[in-house]
Amino acid sequence: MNKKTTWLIICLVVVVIIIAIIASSGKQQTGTNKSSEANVPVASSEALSKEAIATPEEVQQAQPVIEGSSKVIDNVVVTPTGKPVKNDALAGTAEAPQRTDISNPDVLPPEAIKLTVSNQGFNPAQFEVKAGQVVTLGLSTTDGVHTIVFDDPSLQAIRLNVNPEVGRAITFNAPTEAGEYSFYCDVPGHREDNGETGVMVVK
Ligand SMILES: [Cu+2]
Repeated sequence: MNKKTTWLIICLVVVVIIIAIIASSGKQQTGTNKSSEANVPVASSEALSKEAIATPEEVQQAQPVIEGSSKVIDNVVVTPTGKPVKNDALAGTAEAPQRTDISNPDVLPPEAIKLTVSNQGFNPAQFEVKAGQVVTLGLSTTDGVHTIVFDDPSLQAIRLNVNPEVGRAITFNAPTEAGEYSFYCDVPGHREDNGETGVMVVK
């Protein structure tokens, strides 16, 4: 083999390696983009059933999603003592996700689910979340006293009542079980006469 041929082979090998590197990095790029679009952070059912996720000190240092709402640690909504909150607890108790007043829906973070309710019903009447995802749900109204409650007792803690002066919000982990979770306003007559109902779709 003469010198020229040897150099030609080396050059070819280098070119092939460079092409391979470019091709693989291109693939990685597309892969990353795709997964980041689909990847809403979720908490596993294992994490949600843990005794404690964090120490009270860690909870105190964490930033709430909205002032006054329960803190979130590693995608798990926790009580001040660091235990995962219970969505099936009695609403407003220490074990339940904390409800907070909101002066207007603009204080909610961009990823929040913003619902309005009136005598015409909920708007939107359906929203979609991922199983185990941290959900911040905000509710407001312009025409009187309304509520949002879920039919499924496993979501008993997710209960908000609003009037035109005060909206409310709550941060909780979506159920880990996929399905359709119906909700309604439990002011007498509002479900039946006004059709104040809706569905949270958990995927
Ligand atoms: Cu109502």
